[in-house]
Amino acid sequence: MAGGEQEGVAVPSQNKGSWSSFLKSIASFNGDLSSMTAPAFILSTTSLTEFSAYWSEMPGLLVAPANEPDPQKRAMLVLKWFLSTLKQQYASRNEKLGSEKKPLNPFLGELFLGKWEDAEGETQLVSEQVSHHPPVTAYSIWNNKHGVRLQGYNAQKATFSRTIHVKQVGHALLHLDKYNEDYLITLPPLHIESLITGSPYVELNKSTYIVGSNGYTSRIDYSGKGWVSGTKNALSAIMYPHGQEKDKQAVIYTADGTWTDTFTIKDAKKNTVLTYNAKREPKTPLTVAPIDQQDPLETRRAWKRVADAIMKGDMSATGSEKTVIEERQRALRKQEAAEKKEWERRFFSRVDRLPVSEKLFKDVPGGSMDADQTGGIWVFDQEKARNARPPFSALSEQLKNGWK
Ligand code: HC3
Repeated sequence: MAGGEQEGVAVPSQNKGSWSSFLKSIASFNGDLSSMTAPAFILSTTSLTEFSAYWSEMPGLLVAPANEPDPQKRAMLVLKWFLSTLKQQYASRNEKLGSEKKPLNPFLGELFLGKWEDAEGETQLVSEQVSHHPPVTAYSIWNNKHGVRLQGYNAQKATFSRTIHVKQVGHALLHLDKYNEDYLITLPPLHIESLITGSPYVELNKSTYIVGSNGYTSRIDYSGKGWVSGTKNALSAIMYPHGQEKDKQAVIYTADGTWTDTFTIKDAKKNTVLTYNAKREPKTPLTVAPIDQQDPLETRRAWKRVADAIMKGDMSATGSEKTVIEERQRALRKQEAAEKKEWERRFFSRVDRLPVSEKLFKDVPGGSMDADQTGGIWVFDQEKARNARPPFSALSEQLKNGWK
């Protein structure tokens, strides 16, 4: 089922009261999504640290640009890969769960580690909650066989006006070793549709920019049902040489369609280059260590008791198990304050400047790093990763072989 196909499904009668109280409570809501209290039936057992995996569920598409010698085609393949991630990022939960649910709010230091193994070799994932206030998740995804590295971090700022509107802060950076090329990717704002009916789904707003250090930029514009296109999850993209956004003659590729179904990429002569079908593209399953072999900071181990309680629909146990995690976190923060120490992030570090991204941001209209909203700029720290000790069991060997 694609995102939102459940649209119009009424809230089950036993949940109607809690849903309307929830709607009333969020009408005055502004800011931090983690402070939102949602009714039991809309709680997810998945933490936001797991969402980083959505960037690479089709590793073949992520690594494809690394094997394309033509710079324009390479930038187009980066656009294709990015568009292919949208359904995973923003609609896959509707498919699995029937509607968008409220994810678990990660604690500081929470980790999600895994790998995809397929014809492209091993593609590794490290995701870490690097800040709790504001909530910020950082991730690194890399494939040494193809020399492809993606890293990024994100936070969300929410406001309420008829529905929940979310501004994403942070960015992603894709690096292709062979061409020593970087692509800055901005994150689109979004809002929640069908909130009133109790079958929420995500619709994307405004634009994403993908700025390549090879001189090509892609701009993707989003629209939904209430817009001129009238189509749900619609997208329209152009790829052009830097600085020529307004010049229609300069467009090298266009992409049109929907991110939950089909989009087509055409060249400047309007010849179809490729058609992508989001429903048919095969995914590679992510391998995660069995829970008993995970580190206590790993998300599925840390949240297991909460997740079990949610699955059983036991709200009292859900609440008390969440309190156990929250109190442990409070005690840790207290201890750190007393020792004048800061929590040591296991895989990422805060940096003052990230020149590669700053330079590429110059080609994003109105774009900036917004480091003040993400508790700093976060980068994957190879030194930390190399020294990361088991029990990061599934990954310890791969981490030693780190990036390059
Ligand atoms: C807004 C959101 C949490 C944040 C999710 C983000 C932005 C996280 C980073 C990923 O890379 C992309 C992504 C996808 C979906 C975003 C979620 C959709 C809904 C969720 C809200 C906190 C839930 C609102 C509650 C309810 C009941 C309406 O679903």
